[in-house]
Amino acid sequence: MTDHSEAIFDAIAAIAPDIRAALPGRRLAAGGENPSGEDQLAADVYADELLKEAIEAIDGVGIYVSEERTEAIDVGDGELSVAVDPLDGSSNLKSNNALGTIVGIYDEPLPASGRDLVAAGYVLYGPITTMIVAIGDTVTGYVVDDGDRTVSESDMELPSPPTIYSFGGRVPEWTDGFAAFADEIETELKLRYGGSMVGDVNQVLTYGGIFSYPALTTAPDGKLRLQFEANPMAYIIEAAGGASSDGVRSLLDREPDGVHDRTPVHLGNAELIDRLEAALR
Ligand code: AHM
Ligand code: MG
Repeated sequence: MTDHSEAIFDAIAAIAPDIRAALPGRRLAAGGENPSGEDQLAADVYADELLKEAIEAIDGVGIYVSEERTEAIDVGDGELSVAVDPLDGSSNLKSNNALGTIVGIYDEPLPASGRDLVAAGYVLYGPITTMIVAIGDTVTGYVVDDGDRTVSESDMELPSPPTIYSFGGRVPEWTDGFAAFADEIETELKLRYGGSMVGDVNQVLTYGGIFSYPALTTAPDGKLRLQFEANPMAYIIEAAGGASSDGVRSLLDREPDGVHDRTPVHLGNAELIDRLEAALR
């Protein structure tokens, strides 16, 4: 299982430069024509095509699904299901802020519980391309260069004491409980919000703190998707010694109904997640 997971992350590192190289030309003309007059796929749809081709070529994979597809598809006869957010934070392309690719590897058909994850990882297209991979309890950081990944940090742990917070959603749409928690946190930590989950969670992993995209009064299940975004990031943060929550329980214990389910998301140092859950009770 670990070998298959490593092969999947090798394949993702190998195509990360292609995904990155496709961004400039798709920045302003998403869905339009390229200079040769050919129809151009939006950056996130193009990234999905590249990832599907790379992942279906790997032994051990049976199912592929992404945020860009309505349904999971059979891509082989392996036991693993790979769920991908091909280009997370794609609205950041316009303003040239961080973007990422998120990957969850489950050993059950989808939709699956976060407890069925065997590995998870993400690529961050920042000033440099980096990759974080969690397999079991081990979290490893890489720099991706020319399609190869080189270890930059082993056995990553969330730093303590935490220093930053990153809360999404319009403040007037926060629930009273979350707004009260935010009032406390604002006096203790520094705000750093970039509008891409990968970039924002990577800041939490780097500095310690908390990322939330909470339940909103207008969207009780929040914005982020359980299979592609919440579960993989929760798996990584928990493996790094942190905690995750949907407001009540670990995200990994949230029962899925459908592949595109949304969920409130809270990720960070365990003491902050404990306090958040207490504030929402
Ligand atoms: P996307 O998958 O359509 O890009 O949406 C998910 C993104 C996350 O990366 C980020 O945390 C959130 O949406 C930001 O939303 P907002 O623009 O409301 O701050
Ligand atoms: Mg996303």
